[in-house]
Amino acid sequence: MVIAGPPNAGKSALFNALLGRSRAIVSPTPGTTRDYVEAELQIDGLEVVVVDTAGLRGGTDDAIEHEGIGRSREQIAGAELVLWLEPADAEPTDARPSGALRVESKRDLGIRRSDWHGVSAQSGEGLDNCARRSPGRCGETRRRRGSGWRVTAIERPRRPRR
Ligand SMILES: Nc1nc2c(ncn2[C@@H]2O[C@H](COP(=O)(O)OP(=O)(O)OP(=O)(O)O)[C@@H](O)[C@H]2O)c(=O)[nH]1
Ligand SMILES: [Mg+2]
Repeated sequence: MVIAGPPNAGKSALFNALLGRSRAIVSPTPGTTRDYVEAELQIDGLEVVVVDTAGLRGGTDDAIEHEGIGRSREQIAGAELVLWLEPADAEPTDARPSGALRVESKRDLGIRRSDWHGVSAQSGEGLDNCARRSPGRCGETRRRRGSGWRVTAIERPRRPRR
């Protein structure tokens, strides 16, 4: 499960909040995360690799950030599930990769994308539903009446043995 989005969206803060520990650096400086950071997370008994990535933006002239963004794109391309974060205090982008799940972060600051799954690393809102096991299904979302998007994780259907 890859956490992606523009710089400063709160990706690393969400990553830490899901893990319950301060694994990745969080700071108000856009472009803080360069190397992606991986950790294992138990989701309802299923082991899931969660990846925090460098924020995507065009036009950076910082060679290291540019390299980080290339690695983010590789992670996104190879992921079973991508959470695309945009924060409630910024205008919507059109950069969401196709198939990525819409997650609005920093919901403690307000609501801008009311049909997106809302989370706040600060208040804890939405974290419970952010990653849940859904047996037999692989990285899909289901619409649940009254509760917005539920992001379900992440189990490859088992291949039959020959
Ligand atoms: N109010 C509020 N602020 C948050 C929340 N999550 C993160 N922030 C703040 O937003 C800023 C950026 O957070 P990060 O988690 O570092 O953002 P990021 O998306 O990892 O940024 P890059 O690594 O630069 O791409 C920091 O100042 C955080 O304290 C949240 O849920 N609510
Ligand atoms: Mg970060």
